[in-house]
Amino acid sequence: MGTALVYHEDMTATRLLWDDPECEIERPERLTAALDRLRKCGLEQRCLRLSAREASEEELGLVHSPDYVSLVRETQVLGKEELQALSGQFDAIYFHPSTFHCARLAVGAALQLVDAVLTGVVQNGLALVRPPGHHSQRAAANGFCVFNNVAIAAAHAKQKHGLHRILIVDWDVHHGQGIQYLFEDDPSVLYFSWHRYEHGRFWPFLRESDADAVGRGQGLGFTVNLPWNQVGMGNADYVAAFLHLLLPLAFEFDPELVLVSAGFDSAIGDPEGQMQATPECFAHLTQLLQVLAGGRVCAVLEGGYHLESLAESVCMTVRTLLGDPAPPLSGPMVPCQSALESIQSACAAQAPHWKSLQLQDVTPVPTSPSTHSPEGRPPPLLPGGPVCKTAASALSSLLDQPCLYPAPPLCPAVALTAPDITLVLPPDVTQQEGSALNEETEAWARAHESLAQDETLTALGKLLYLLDGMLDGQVSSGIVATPPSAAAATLDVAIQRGLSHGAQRRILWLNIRGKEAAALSMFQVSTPLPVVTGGFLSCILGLVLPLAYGFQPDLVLVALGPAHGLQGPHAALLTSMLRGPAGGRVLALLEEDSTPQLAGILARVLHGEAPPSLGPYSVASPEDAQALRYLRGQLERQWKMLQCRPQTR
Ligand code: X5A
Ligand code: ZN
Repeated sequence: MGTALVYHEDMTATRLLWDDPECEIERPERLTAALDRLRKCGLEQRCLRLSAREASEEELGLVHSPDYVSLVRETQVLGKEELQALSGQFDAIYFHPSTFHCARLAVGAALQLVDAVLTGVVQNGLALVRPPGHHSQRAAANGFCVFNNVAIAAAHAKQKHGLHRILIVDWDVHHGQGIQYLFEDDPSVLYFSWHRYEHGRFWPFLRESDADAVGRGQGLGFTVNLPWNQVGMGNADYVAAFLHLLLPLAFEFDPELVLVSAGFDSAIGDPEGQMQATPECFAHLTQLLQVLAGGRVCAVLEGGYHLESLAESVCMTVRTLLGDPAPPLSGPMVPCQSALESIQSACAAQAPHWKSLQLQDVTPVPTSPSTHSPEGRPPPLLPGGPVCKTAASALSSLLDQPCLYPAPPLCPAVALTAPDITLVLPPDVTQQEGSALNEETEAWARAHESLAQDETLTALGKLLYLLDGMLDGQVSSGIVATPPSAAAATLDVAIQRGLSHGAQRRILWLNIRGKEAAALSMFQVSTPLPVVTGGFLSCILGLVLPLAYGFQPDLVLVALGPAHGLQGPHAALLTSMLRGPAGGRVLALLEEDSTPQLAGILARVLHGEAPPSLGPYSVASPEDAQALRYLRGQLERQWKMLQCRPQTR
C-alpha cells in the first residue's frame, strides 16, 4: 500500500494584497517550493497523486458555525479595502477573493487523504495545502488559518468512518489553539502540540498553551501541551519529547488514526520558530509515528516559512511515509536543560491521567516562574534573549546541499540457510542467494570452533555477503537465519566484521536470546529487563531507543534466539523502531528454529511497513519499573538521551 500526495494548484491563488509584515510570510511559493522539490527528488512520482476537491459546507459545519462559514463565503465578492477591513477584525489574518475556494480545497484535501487511508487505498499520505488550519476556531479565523483542516478531518473520521480514537500530533512551532479548543472535552481525540512559548511571551500569547492545560471534563488528559521556553530547540530535544512524552501516551491511547498538523516552521532557518531541528529530524518524527495505528498517518501542511527548509523537510516526511529509512541525525544528541524542564513539567501535568507516565519519577522540578500576570501578557522578549543552544552548524551548509537522493530506495535482503523455510515477502525484498568467498568465510570460521561444520560455513558465507551489502549500501537491511549451534559465534563474527569494515565503526548489538552468547563476546551489554511482560514498551521507549539515538550506530545487530521470549508484534516493533537511529541498517539474526512467520514479519517492517499492533497497553510490574529506573540512573550521565528531567545542580 502506498502513499498519497494530495494537492491542487488553485491553492496557490490566495495571497496578501496589502502591506502587512506579520502576514507576508504566508505566500504561494510555499506550496510551489515544496512541490518542485518533491518532483526533483523523484518523490512525487512515487506517490499516488490525488487532486484536491472542495469541502462541502456541511463538512465545514462539522467544526465551524454557519454564520462564520457565511462570512468567509461572502469575502469572495469583496474589494481590496473591504477585505483588509475584515481581515483586521481577526488576529494575523488576510483574506483574498480566492480565500473561500482555497480554504475549501485545503479542507477537502485533508478529507480525501483521510478517506483514502481509511478505505485502504493507501497506507498514509501528505496533503499540501494553503491556507493552513490549526489556529482557526469555531467562529474565527486566526494566524493565517481560515478553516481548521485537521480538526475537520478528525471530526469526519469519527462521523463518517466511526473511529473512536484519533491522535493529532501538531509539530508546527505554534500552538494550534484552534484544535485544542475544538476537542478540549473530547476523549476520542488526543491532541499533542509542542510550541514556542517563552513563558507566554510568544504568539498567540495564551495562558492555555502551557503544560498545565490538559483538557476538561471527559477530555481530561487528552490535551497535551509541550511549551518550549527557549528558542534553538534541536534534533535531540524533539526526539526526546517523542520518546519520553508523546509516544508513551500514544501507545497507551492506541489510536486508530494519526493526523499530523505538519508545520515546518519548527525546522532550522524558519524566521517564526527560530529552532534548530534539521530536515532529517522530520523523517525521524514521521518514522516514530508510523509504528502507531497500523501505520495510518495523514500529514497535513500547516506553517513553514523558510522555503528551502520547508521544501527539504517536506521531502523528508514524504520519503519516510514511502518507507525509506531516515537519514542519520546530525549534531550531538544531548537535549538542553530548558527542553528537559519542559518535558518534565508536561509529564508531571499528564501523569495523573496516564499509566504509562506513572513509571517515571514525575515530581515537579522548580522551573522559572510563569511570567503570566492576571493583568495580561508578559512583556515581549527582546532579541538576544535566552537561546537553548547556539547553532553548531551553519544553516547554509545544511540547506545548500543539492537533493541527495533521486536514487531508488534501498530494500532489505533476506538470507536463509535452511531451504525448507518458505517466506512470504514483499515484492522488492530480495531473497539473497550470494555468499562470501570461501577463503574469507573459512578465515573467519577458523577463529571459532563452532563454525567448522559445513552447514554453519554456508550460513556464515551468507551472513558475510549480506553484511557487506549493507555496509556498502547495496541493501538497506537484512535478516539471516543461522543454525542454533553457531548462533553465538556467528554474532561475534558479524560484530567483528562490522567493526573492521571501512569507515563503519559504531555497532549497536541487541542480544535477546538468553545468556550464552553474551558470555562469548567481548562486546557484551546486558540488562535484566523484561521483554515479555508489560515493561516492554517502557524498556524500548525509555531505554533502548534513547541509548540508540544517543549512540547513533552505523549498524544495529538484533539477535533473536529461540529463548528470546518476544512475540511477533513485539519483535517487529523493536526491529522497526531501531531502523531510526541506524539509518535503516538493521541486521536481524534469527536462529533457524525460530518460526518462518517471524522472518516474514521482520522482512516487512525492515521494508518500511508498519508493525502490527501490540494490543491493549500493559503497564510494567513494579519490579520491572524499578529495574528500568535503576539502569537509567546508572547510564544517564553518559547517555543524555535517557534523561527526561533536568539535572539538579
Ligand atoms: C500556521 C501558522 C502562524 C501565525 C503567526 C502569526 N501560523 N504571528 O504557522
Ligand atoms: Zn506555525
